[in-house]
Amino acid sequence: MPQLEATPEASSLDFQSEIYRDAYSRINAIVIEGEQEAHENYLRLAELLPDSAADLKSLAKMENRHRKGFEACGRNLSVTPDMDYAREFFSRLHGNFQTAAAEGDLAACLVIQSLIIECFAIAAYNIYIPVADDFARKITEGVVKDEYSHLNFGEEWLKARFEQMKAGIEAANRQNLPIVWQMLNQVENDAHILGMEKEALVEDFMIQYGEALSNIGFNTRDIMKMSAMGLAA
Ligand code: PL3
Ligand code: FE2
Ligand code: FE2
Repeated sequence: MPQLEATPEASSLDFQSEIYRDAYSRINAIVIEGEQEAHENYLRLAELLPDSAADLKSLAKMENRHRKGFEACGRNLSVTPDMDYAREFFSRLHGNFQTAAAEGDLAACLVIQSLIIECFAIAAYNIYIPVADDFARKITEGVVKDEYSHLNFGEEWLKARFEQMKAGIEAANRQNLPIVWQMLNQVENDAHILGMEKEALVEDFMIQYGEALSNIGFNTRDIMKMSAMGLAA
């Protein structure tokens, strides 16, 4: 196999093959679980932030729709999502969100859900769209638009309280960003089978996450340090 393999065109992927459907059973489950946890996390945030409860409940509703959309993508390929695998995949971020919520650590809750998870989702969906089957592409195009608005919620909230939240954001970044890079390593092979390359996912994630940190108020030096945290070249 050549070292630098071109990303396959969607037209060269066999969506019905055993190998594609096997990889899809895990990636599809990850996305379904991610949307379900996002739904729960925004409901939890609505309790913690009563002033933004209406907005947060509307985000939670969108996440529920996203989950249903991706469940339909799996059904369309006659794939059964491996939900046990996906719950395990998210367990560390899930645990950290629960702990942060219990401690009332809003900076950490928003960093985990609205910055890290949403940027991960945006990167994954952007890279998936050109190589998706027709049905899944239409669903994913609709979903990714919403995810930008979820990222924006976190950016605006943290930006408005930047000085007060800065240390908490940095601590949450230090604790959780290395986990994302490990999650990416864990999906690398399955993503490749779906036509998605790890390098492209990392690149898109870095762009979204760096822009988000910049919008919140971090300077270039901070952003460089923060966004490479735990990233082993
Ligand atoms: C938040 O709204 C949704 C959270 C979902 C997180 C998804 C992360 C996906 C990482 C797996 C990479 C391949 C994605 C393939 C796209 C169907
Ligand atoms: Fe979503
Ligand atoms: Fe979202």
